[in-house]
Amino acid sequence: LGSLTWAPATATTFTLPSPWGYRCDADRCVKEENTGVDTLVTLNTCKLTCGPYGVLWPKPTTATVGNEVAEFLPTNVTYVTACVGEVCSLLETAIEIFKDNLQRYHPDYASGSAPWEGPWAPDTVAHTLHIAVDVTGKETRITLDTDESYDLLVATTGDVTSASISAPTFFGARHALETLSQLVEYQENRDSLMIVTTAKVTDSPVFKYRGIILDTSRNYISVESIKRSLDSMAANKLNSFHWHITDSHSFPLYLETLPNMAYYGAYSPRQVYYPADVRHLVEYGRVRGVRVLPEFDAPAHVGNGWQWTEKEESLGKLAVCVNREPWQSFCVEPPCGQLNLANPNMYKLLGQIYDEMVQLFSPIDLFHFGGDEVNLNCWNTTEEIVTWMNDNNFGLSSDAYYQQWGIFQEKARQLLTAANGGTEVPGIMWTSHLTEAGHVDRYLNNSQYIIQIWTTGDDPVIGELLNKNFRVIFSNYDAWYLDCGMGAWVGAGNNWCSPYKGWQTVYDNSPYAMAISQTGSPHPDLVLGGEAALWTEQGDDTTVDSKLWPRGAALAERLWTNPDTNWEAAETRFIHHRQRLVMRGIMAQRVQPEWCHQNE
Ligand code: CP6
Repeated sequence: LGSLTWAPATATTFTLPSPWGYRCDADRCVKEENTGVDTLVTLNTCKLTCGPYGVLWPKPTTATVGNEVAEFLPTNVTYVTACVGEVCSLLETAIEIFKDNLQRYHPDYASGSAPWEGPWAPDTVAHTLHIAVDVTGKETRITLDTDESYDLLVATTGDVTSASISAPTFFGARHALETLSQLVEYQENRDSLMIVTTAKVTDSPVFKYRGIILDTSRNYISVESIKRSLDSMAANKLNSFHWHITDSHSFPLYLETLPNMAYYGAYSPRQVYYPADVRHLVEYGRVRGVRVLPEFDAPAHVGNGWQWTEKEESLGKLAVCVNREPWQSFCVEPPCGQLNLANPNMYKLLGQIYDEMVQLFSPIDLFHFGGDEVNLNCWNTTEEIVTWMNDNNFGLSSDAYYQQWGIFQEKARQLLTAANGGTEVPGIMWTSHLTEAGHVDRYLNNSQYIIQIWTTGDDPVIGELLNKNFRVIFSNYDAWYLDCGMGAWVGAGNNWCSPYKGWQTVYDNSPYAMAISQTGSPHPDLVLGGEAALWTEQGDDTTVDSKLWPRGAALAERLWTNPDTNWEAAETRFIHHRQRLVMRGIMAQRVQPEWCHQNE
């Protein structure tokens, strides 16, 4: 057995010669045997400089990337900023994050060693990267009015590569730093970094709203995983993290004024988001250009967490049919639960929940009301509600119930406005019976609501809403549900992942195409953008990265660039970008064998 002891080499073998080199030929990196002629470069050098956009992702509006590189180390980065007020400290933070991201290009970064200080640093690298950032605006949080555009100019003289960034807002400048980081790669044969010596980028997003939904109720997702998701969103210039915090399954949000919600509703005391966690995530997102947008789904999709009110005489039962499933269709996902319209104390608690959420996520520019998948069979099989409907002469027709739901929504909206100190905030609502023709005019006002459409691109509701001047966000489940869309149906014995949506499906789904197919016009003023959804019936910390990424990156290019080409034209850059996400610590799923990366 002793003879099986194998001694690994103690020295790192960066100088190990490779028989292979690369050459850029018609925008592709061609692998060739290295016969000693030095026209060949390393794989990363070739990827970085080959093709009009190098390996930038999402593709900028316009870019020219040079074909020469300079060697440097992340310890040799300097910067100056021109800015006002709090924008200056935001920029400093963003530059520190940028420098950390440069370190992450080192293959040993994940091991926790400090490669730039250790024996790996090459002997002579005097080259400096100097960043000059100029931001005119004062905005310190992202809104639907934020101008995210930027200009980036990279030029090299002697031992200095200068990156000049100018942007109207911090958020544009932060995007420029992401682009700049994509002009850098690890240099395998030298154990250093290289940067493209010349580049010119002028860039702005096509869609204002570029998001990811994460459900933390069906399964708890750790704060660390949410932070990784925000890191990756920032790397992809996505700007909205829609946090579906609660649902019928669990209530993991700790509210200081209503601690019983999490006490009764969390899966365990560890699986809770405490106020400090929420504030940390909101700030973590803000400095990365990501709005952390809370959803409190109501009046359906509630349940666990509400049980305690029944024990309080002054409150009574505020959620009904909790953990039941008295119907076979639609609300097929156990457990159910809906708010009790017959008990006015419900509004008292709803107001308290909004008060505290608005404080935790402050300042908010958008709020998500949920509003999806109300099942009338929950309300009309609950004696207390049926009695209340009759006592008030509302009747028991479907229309009567929808009307009460409409009244609930109006009250919810007023409670939110009150929670926000009297200032109205646009509310997002999922498509539902309330957003259908015949109901939507009666119950929802197009200046107060943005509608998130989760049904497919051929749903006539798209045309109905656009023609009524509602702003919309697309999340069609046939392309942008990253959990496969059918997670809910597992209990019913259906095949939950058929078909799996590959990055190609995600990439090729176009909001404007859906608007055009239903109305003949792209409606750029109303179509705010889109969101991919990760419902977590079948996911937790172990799968969140690989379900979100790299498919979320495909979404990002669709929403930032909206290219008129399909996924085939993006594949080479996409494969390289996925590698980059991995270097940043994201467990992004492989999409091709490494062979494809080396040979395209
Ligand atoms: N949870 C919540 C869900 C879904 C929705 N809301 C959902 C619906 C249909 C499919 C997948 C998920 N699991 N709260 C709808 C917006 Cl196919």
